[in-house]
Amino acid sequence: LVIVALFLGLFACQTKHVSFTESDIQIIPKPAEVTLQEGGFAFSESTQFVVSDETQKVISEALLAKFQKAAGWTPSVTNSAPSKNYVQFITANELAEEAYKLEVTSNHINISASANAGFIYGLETVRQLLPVAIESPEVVSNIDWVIPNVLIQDQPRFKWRGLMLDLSRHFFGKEYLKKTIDRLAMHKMNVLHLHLVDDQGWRIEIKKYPKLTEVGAWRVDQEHLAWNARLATKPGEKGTYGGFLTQEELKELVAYAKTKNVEIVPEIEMPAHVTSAIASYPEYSCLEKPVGVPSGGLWPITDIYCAGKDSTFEFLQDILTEVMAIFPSKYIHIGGDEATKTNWKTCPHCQKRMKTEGLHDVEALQSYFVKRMEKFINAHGKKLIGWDEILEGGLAPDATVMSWRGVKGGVEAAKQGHDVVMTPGTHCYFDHYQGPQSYEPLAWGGFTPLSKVYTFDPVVDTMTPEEAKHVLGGQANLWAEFIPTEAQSEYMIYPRLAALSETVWSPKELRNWEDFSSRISTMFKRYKQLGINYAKSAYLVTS
Ligand code: TNX
Repeated sequence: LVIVALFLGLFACQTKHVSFTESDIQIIPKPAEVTLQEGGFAFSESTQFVVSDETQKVISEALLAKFQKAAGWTPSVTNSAPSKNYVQFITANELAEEAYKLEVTSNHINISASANAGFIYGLETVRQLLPVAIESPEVVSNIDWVIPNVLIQDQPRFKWRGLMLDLSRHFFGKEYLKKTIDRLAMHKMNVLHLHLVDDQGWRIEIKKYPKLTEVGAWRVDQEHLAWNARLATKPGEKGTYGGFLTQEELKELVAYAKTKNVEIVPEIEMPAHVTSAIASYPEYSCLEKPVGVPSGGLWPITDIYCAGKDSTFEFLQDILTEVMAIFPSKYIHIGGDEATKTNWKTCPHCQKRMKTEGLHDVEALQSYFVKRMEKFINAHGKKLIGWDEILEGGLAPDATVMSWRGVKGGVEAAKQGHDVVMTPGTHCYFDHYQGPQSYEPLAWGGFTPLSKVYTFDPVVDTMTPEEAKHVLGGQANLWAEFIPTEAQSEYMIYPRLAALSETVWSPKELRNWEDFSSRISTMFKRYKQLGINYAKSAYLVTS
């Protein structure tokens, strides 16, 4: 009798939780094709991860570490497949660059891909098939670490799936950026665009120009509520609020991001939004007048780089030389937005430049500025990307346009045969409110609830198929004027990043708000376990 009871007990234990339904698959962004099969795969201490190189080992480690924390044990890593209970990476050259095929059977799991990106995303999918408890920082008992048997074939709709963080208006350091990289990968996003320069702070160490961070990285400590106060440090004086990333830290971030298939695209603003630089080196502005680092808007800011002096270009080229040595990214973002060109109209250097170059207005002078920088960037094997104002006065020959003032600039650039990343304020500005205003922390304005982000499409209906091919993808932008803390930054990013991820990853025909709304509640549980301060208000507004 005892033997029979033991046998029955064992049998019950083995069959526990192996019956799954479609609703157990709650992956965001939704995979292209999912076929659910009978049964499931149970992870245990004796599960082995079969890797064929060091990179696959590094890629596996993130999930292995989760088992260690949440289950209290770690599957092992090996080089050759045993007969059962393993997770294997298989190179499949026929798959597209970021695509993966995931086959889960009761015996084993195969993840096929042609490159590391696919292995990374295959494992992220496994993670989301696991119980939410896998995200727990402490051991959770009585969990069966079983995932449904499935066949998933998945690949992204767009190759640029980005998030921009503004490190200038408020400074966020290396640890927060690492966490953000992890979370981008969880949502299968692959670009982290760092806005490293703006009026209110210079955030990247440049060895040749140390004052950029000695002076330009610091402003008067103040509440973010005083955004419109005309407050600035005294010229040359070091403020008390700020910070910057050293080149070492940035290199570390770049290397870390690579293990998560995230490319860091640096943005070095020019010719405007650069008071922090002019406060450090006034000689590169038209007026050459000492100024302080402003804490707030002081809008409009007319003090910008001088486009007449060759020394300005040398200064910027020196900076970009150091930037390009840190970031392997193919793209260098040069900003280009909102340049109030009043000073260029009276500056003798700028006037002379316009005359010798045959430029009829200051828009043409900005175009000259951008084209000159593009030549330099191209000569270093990189591509220039800038905000849609770079269209004005004529686009540089090889420039990629980031369309933020709606989609108009992007549509125009694609018409001209240029590549485009769509980031329209209407759908992609995460500095906007997302729920009832009375419920929300102070924000810049605007209203972009979760449901609206979900309706974003980087391709515009009026585009021809040829133009649509120029759309590299989409990106969310988080401007940080009103975002003083990491907790608030998280609040603005999540869950809207989940909605955005689906608009840039999943096939368009699978877009379904009802279905997304049910999957997002599982994501909320993951966020909670991960300690992410996601917006609870986002869900209060659905249209
Ligand atoms: C415009 S969007 C800006 C930023 C501000 C943002 C506030 C863009 C290219 N420039 O400098 O932070 O509006 O939403």
